[in-house]
Amino acid sequence: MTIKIGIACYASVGGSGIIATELGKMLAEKGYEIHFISSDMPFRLNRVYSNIYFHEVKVNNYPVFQYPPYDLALANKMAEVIDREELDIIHAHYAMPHAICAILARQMIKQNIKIVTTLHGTDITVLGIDPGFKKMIQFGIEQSDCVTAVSNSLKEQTEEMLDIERPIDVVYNFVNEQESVQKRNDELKFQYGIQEHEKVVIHISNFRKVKRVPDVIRVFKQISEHIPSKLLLVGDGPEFCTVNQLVKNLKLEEHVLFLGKQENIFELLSFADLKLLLSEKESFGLVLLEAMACGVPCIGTDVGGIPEVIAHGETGYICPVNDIEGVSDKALSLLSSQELWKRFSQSCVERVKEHFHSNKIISQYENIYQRLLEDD
Ligand code: GMT
Repeated sequence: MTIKIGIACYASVGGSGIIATELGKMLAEKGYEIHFISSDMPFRLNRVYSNIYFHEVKVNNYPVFQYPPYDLALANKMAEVIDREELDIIHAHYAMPHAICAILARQMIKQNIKIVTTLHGTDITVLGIDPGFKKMIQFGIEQSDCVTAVSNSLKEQTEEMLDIERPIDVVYNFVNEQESVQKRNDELKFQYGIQEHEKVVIHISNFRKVKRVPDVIRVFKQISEHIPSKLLLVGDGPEFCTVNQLVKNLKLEEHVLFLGKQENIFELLSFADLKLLLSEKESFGLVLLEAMACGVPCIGTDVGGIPEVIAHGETGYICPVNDIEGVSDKALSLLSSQELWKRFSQSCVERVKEHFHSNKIISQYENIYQRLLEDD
């Protein structure tokens, strides 16, 4: 019998939505029936699958509402889809509001649907400690039938910050190998006006304060003083103007390319030489995995799940937050030795295959689904 899974996620660009979408696509390829429930079509759902359905959550903006009640509309849509499509499982990505809405939907339809909640990071490390949300997030975690976290660090933080005693399974993030690119695309590099001998440093994020993008600029300043190089900044967000100003102040305009939001980051990674992620909070760092899958070594900070992704001294380096000198030294040594870079690049691809291969991660989720359905 076909297992039917509803996936609730954020549809916009962001790691949690990407993982939810790629998971849905891969499960569909394995014969599951997948129902995405979201405000918009998930952005990486880039082709038609006969067994993937999309249910759009629409909010009635009745004038009496001070704020549009998205969460209630989502819970209602979930209940409607569970009932009509006879779903077996709802997999909520991000505790708030997806897990809480799933619990509410289950109560509405009085059906024994199983709820799996995957914690992605900021739902715990930012919202989970906000007194305005804490009790609700604890409730969502306690009432789910299974809870997973994307790193050991996030599991430990959840247990400590939210006093959670129930078991939490760690299931790492993964990349869709069919989409990652290991062949260098120097043609695209030249189209961006970057010369063959120039090294390409890349940063991809949503430009929120936690990402510390100004640190990336300061590190790049030091790199560019010693090695001909360009910095690609991919993404957009609240810190964009501050970063733009810093680039001007440091007279780096000629060397920094602001690319804004991009859908196919694998193509950009295919000609990058180094990925920097210098965040002060990061439960996993999916962009690191995406870079590593393309053979791009990474330097990250020693926070959250980053040290679980980058193998220090093998696939890149781990440095303390705000250690501009340390990151710059490591970057310079990596970019100036072709032999060292090649070794790291090769190790990146191998590490992704060994620890984060989609086959391995998808079967971990499948085992969870089986376990819950057998509990009935
Ligand atoms: O990094 C963000 O701000 C976006 C956020 C999201 O919800 O998509 O990312 C979180 O989930 C990703 C997928 O599991 C993780 O790779 C990111 O590390 C995590 N972000 C933070 O913990 C800050």
